[in-house]
Amino acid sequence: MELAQARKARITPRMGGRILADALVAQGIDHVFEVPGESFLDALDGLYDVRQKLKLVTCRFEAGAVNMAEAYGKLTGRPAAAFVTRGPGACHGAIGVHIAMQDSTPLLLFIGQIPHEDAGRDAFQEIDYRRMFSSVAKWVTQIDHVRRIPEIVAHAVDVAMSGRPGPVVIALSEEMQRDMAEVPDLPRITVTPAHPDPAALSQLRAMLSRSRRPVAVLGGSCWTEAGRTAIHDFFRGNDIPVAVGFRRQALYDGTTDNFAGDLGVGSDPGLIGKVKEADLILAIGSRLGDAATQGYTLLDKAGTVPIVQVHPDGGEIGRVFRPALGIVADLNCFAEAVAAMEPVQPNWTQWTRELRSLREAQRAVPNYEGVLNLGTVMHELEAMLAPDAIVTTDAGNFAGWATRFINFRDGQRYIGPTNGAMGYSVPAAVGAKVVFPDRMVVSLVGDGGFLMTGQEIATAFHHGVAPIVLVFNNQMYGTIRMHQERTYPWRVSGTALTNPDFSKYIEAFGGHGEVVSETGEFTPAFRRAVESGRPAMIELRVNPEQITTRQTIAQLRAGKAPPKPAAKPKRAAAAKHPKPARAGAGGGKPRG
Ligand SMILES: Cc1ncc(C[n+]2csc(CCOP(=O)(O)OP(=O)(O)O)c2C)c(N)n1
Ligand SMILES: [Mg+2]
Repeated sequence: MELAQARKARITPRMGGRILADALVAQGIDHVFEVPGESFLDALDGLYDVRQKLKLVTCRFEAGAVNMAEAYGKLTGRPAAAFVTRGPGACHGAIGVHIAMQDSTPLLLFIGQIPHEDAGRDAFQEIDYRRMFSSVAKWVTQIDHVRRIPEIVAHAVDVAMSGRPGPVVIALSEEMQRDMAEVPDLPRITVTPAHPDPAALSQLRAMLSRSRRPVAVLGGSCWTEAGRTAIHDFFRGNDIPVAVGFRRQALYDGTTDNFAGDLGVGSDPGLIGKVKEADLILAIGSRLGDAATQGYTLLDKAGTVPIVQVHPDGGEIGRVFRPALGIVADLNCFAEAVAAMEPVQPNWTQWTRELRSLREAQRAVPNYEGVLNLGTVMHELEAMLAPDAIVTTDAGNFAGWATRFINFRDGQRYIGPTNGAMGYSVPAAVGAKVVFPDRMVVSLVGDGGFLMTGQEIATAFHHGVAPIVLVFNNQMYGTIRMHQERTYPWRVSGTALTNPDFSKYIEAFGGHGEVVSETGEFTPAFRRAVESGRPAMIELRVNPEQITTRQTIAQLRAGKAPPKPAAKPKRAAAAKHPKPARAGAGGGKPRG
């Protein structure tokens, strides 16, 4: 009754911008990340009216704004909205849409559109967003009629969150934002999540009881705390070794004695070997994508090794690897159902311990050359991370230090772009800290990635939050240099960098800067950064020679002669390009 009255009361004439703001609130959106444009002045004005219910986070770059919204989606399982202007704003923001698509993250991106009457004239900043985003968004639409705002916003949220979550792009035609209409807000709906079929669960149990060497590959998005606990209970109860997918590290508590490590870029070759020996693969939430399957080489496509694949979207099941059993289910519901299942008497206890000991061997820190041992630094960081810390990462070889040496624990989160986008980590950390100001937030980023979007640290100052950024400075685009040395040894081309003084950079904003050149300096520097209470940056002066956690540049070059200095390439020889290397630490094809 009350609701009906409230709805009735709402039906007074409102301007499009206000209807949009109210529609966002009605659909449970509580954060908007934006860079303003004159193309959505009316929407901005509408947001002013709902500022008590919806936090508006003003950013410095559209890639930063959309990355922050994406990080919100990763951390909460619900979409945030990003608002960007037409043309250039949409182009800058596009990277976040691609991340959300490949990482299965719910996200809404609103773009101010040009006036209707100029459509199709190649008008100032005009883009047809349906064409532009058709292959990177889950759904692209445009609101042309003010009366349809509540319907389209409600549907956009449903689409972003249903099945395989993803990004929805909504262009807002300019005059529509100013039109008046009398339309009601629409309520949020509750859709019962897809529960797993009990018969499929019995089949899964039967397959498990026949197995001698099972391995779980855990991935996917929108896990709840309850879902994570339940899947943990299931794996522990059955003592199944668990490998996490690419950049899904914190889905499983690394300290448990059935955690076997991560499958992604630069993974442990020992783990990869073991997965190839498995007699049953339980892919829970994982799409068994490119990175996790080492360039689609890890598993057997013909299905001689049975795979059970559980995913909320049937269209993702068996996309490359054909499973013996596919289960369409909400991951959290699936987890609760299998946690309640009678455990199987494991036939594989020894096997699980073998996988675990491989992980432990990986975590032991070798005697790296040089005075800054990043393995030890990561162990020290692990010890100082708050129990509910959020760690964000970028793309780059530096990320291998965290995945190899840190065991994330329950309650902690580790998020990064599974699509390998540089420039994610700092905005993601700023966004995370705005949303969770009481949690410790640490950004891990390379010197290359930092100078892509590191200026978003200004947003942290603007909103009064203090993330801590660890910049791994090796003075190069190290990942590409690694591929270069494998494929074109000794020929360094386009991968070296010249950097600013990072601690002065953060100090110029009023933040706390530290430089760490030796292992022993890290812990006190990190503690000072935490205690400063200000946005902080710690520059780690990395030995550039140690190009991955497993290899040095000298090892990559070993046995390959340096090129003769002045020899001009002959025409015939120039045509013979070497093929890109496929193997290396972690195997797979080159991935940036
Ligand atoms: C937006 C974007 N541009 C380019 C690349 C290709 N790429 C992948 S890793 C990498 C180098 C990263 O350098 P840095 O951030 O310094 O980390 P490092 O590899 O040196 O540890 C590049 C250029 C990418 N993945 N994303
Ligand atoms: Mg670098």
